[in-house]
Amino acid sequence: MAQAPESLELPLNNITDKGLDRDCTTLSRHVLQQLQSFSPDAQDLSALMNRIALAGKLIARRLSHSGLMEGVLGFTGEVNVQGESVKKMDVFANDVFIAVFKQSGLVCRLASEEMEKPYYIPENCPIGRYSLLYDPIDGSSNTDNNLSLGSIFAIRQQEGIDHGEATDLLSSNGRKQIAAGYILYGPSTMLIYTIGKGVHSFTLDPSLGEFILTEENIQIPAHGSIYSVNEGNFWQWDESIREYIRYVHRTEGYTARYSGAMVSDIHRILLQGGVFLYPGTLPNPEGKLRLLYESAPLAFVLEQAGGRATTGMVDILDVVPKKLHQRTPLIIGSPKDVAKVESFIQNGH
Ligand code: AHM
Ligand code: MG
Repeated sequence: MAQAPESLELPLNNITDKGLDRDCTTLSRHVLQQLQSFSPDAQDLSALMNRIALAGKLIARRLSHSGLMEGVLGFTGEVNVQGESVKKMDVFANDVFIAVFKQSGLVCRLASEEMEKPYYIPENCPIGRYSLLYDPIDGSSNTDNNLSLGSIFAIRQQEGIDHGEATDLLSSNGRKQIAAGYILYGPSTMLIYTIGKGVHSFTLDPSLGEFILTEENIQIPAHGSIYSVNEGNFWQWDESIREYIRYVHRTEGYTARYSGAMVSDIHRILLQGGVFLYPGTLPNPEGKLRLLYESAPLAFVLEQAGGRATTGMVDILDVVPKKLHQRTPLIIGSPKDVAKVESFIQNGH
């Protein structure tokens, strides 16, 4: 094995400087550390995460100037495949993820909330083995008010030959995700990810332009005081959900938090414990949230942190979608709190 010449060895105090080592723990290095390998697969995953980080930086930069620039805020006048009014930031953030994966040789297909069909990057397809599923802007209604927003992502390996319909995405469940996470645009920009080896958070250091490790192996508390749900939908829920909310109201020790951006609500729950719910409603029995690029990635993260995510009947990661933009009810958070909601849904108490 080659040895460094003596003159190139760092002085001992630098090698043991934990602060410096931490400052150098960037996302791409962390992925390689987690995998304990420099194999082609490990290099790919590291490069994928690096590009997602670049997308996060580009979106964060635009958001931080949004009140100062023309043409950033407000609606485009279009309605997306979900029937929702599209904001200019939705379009920008959607395009950012496409742009960062061009010429990457990594991602052949991207599927997002903003596009009816998957987007193919032809130059990547001969060798690109991965698919990116993403919600470019989570919590769109917060965009024009300078409130927290998020991006959600998941990476899957492409399986079989795709004739343009991405059918392999519709024959597998969330356990096929090889990486998932979210970017939180709050007072600081954070990136939280898992590759199935725990959950780790990074904070963007704007002076370096790098995401630097903040916390490794985050564990969600088994129970927490927060319940996070849009109670404006109370009379549109099933009676079992109403009963759960009545239970919370009459039980000491619960407190409500709901920001309009689930990335930020679920991030709080990841750190402090509790439960986030978006149940089905009378007009939308499957709820609002999309399985492939909202619920499943967040379920992967929360499960890796010791939490749970369910539709109320089935674990989110076990649901096999029938269509790309399939919606699903979502109950996610601390294991004891998720179990409590589940018991109301399944047993009525
Ligand atoms: P979006 O991706 O279009 O912003 O929708 C997802 C968001 C979640 O972040 C949030 O929890 C929920 O929709 C809010 O919806 P509602 O206003 O119905 O409570
Ligand atoms: Mg969304």
